[in-house]
Amino acid sequence: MNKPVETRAATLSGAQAVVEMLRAHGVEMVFGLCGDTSLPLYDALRGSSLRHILTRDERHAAYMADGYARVTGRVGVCEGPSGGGATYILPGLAEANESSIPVLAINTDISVSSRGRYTLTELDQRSLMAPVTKWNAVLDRAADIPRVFRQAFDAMTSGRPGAAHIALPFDVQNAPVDAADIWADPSLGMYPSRRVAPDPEMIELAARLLRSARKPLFICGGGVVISRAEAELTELAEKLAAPVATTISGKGSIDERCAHSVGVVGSNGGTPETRAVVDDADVIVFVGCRAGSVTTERWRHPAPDQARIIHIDIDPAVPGRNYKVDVPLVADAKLALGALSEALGHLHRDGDLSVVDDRKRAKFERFEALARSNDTPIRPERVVAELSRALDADAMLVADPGTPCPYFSAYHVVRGTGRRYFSNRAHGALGYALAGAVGAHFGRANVKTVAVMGDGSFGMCAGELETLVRLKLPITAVVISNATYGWIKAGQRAGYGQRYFSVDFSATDHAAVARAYGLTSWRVTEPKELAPALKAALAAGEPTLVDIVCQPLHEAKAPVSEWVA
Ligand SMILES: Cc1ncc(C[n+]2csc(CCOP(=O)(O)OP(=O)(O)O)c2C)c(N)n1
Repeated sequence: MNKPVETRAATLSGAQAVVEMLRAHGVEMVFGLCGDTSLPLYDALRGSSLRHILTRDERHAAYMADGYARVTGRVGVCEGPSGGGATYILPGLAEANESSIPVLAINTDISVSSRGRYTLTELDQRSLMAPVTKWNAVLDRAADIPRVFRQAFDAMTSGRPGAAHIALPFDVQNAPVDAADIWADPSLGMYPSRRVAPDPEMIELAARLLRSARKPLFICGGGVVISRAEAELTELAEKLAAPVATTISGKGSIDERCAHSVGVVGSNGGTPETRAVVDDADVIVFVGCRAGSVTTERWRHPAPDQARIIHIDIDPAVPGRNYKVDVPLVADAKLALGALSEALGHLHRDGDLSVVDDRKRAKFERFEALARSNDTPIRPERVVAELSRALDADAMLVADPGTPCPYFSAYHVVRGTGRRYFSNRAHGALGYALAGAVGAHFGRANVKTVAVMGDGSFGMCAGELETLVRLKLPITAVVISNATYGWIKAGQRAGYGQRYFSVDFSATDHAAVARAYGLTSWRVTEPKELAPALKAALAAGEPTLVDIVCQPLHEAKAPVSEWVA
């Protein structure tokens, strides 16, 4: 009598196996959008404990998984159907992968048995996803599901974290999988999952160099926050009395209120004052930072032979790529900084941080003078100042490119350490912040999450306002409205003799659009209306949007070095 039941228990459908492999890796939530080829997967998800967040665009499903991963330290998972579902999910994978964020995307696919027959939505997902992922696979047989998912989680969370993609054909979802194969190492659902220790000889060399430094400086990238190395960094900076600068993604490496913190350096969010600190250093320690074009202002700050360089990175390809490196330290940032601190023992170097203090004061005096302005259209400085003031220290701010990224990177002081601010800095695609904020909210539901976007970005993400309303997410969206692709217009002003071309669009009442979706919203044109509107929007406990008519970037004093004469 019981025999058929036992047989069923020994096998799962491919779709059920996928769900169980996600659960075995500790996944609790999947962001995605339905499709014909996903019907078996949806049936399996329906009967499972996984929470599914329906999105209005696969791009945003991937951005949500990315935001979730950034704030939780766990793998973010998204899914979509074949064909358009794959091409639409791709941008989120590209961003996550280059930003070293583990995002797993599953696109369902046409049946293996239908390949090569002009089947609707047929696409070579393996070739499509290879350049934008760390690891990807197309499943041909259900029996491979457990192994392929174990490999994907291992690849995403060990070494340099990154994105993975799995194509899951329709017939593979329906074929049987042996239940005994469903097992996983749940530690691979978190990152970094396999910390790599530094070479002790290299630690000795680095310690010697730091002991002899007159003006050491740390430049920290996203790797410090990813590795959760903030405490080790602060301890080391204190021993060396060294300033600590960060990239945009490195914001959160150090409490920006402390005496060591320089703030953000580089061409986007850096200022002449922060650049001066870089130019002054004789030993620079890059930590979890690729020393790319933005951070180094195209490898000019620091100048190529200015300083001795210690470069800590988990990726062996990074140290030495852009600067002649004296000590390459290929290791996890937390372990490397901890080992360096230990090697320096009870050192308490005499150092003068008053120069850093002077420079910060000069930067913020200039900023605050503009932030007090009652000019209309409202100055971006005023928006940053009012929003920063209105937010709790633990609030999560997600910034899109355009006005938000440089301004908030430069002037929004992160109070505390860890991920409290992020922006999509690998590709800087417009329209990331709203979905990034949704993912961040699900990852850290107990704090207030705010997305700041330009009106160009609004045009690329507005559909997800429905998701905010449907799920009653207490997220506040702030739109910097200037009726232009301002960043590009500013480039035309600075480098092309103000020959403006095809950058302006018409003004939209974004508050009215938001109201139509069901959000409570404000449109602010006067500086004095700003603080009350933000306060009410942040306190509402429901989805809100504040549309702020702002001075366009090409007329503003943006912290973007290329535009400064
Ligand atoms: C998907 C995408 N297309 C084009 C760009 C190039 N780009 C960078 S900034 C920018 C303008 C941003 O305009 P908006 O969002 O209105 O913000 P503003 O600069 O006006 O503050 C553009 C088009 C991009 N980053 N992403």
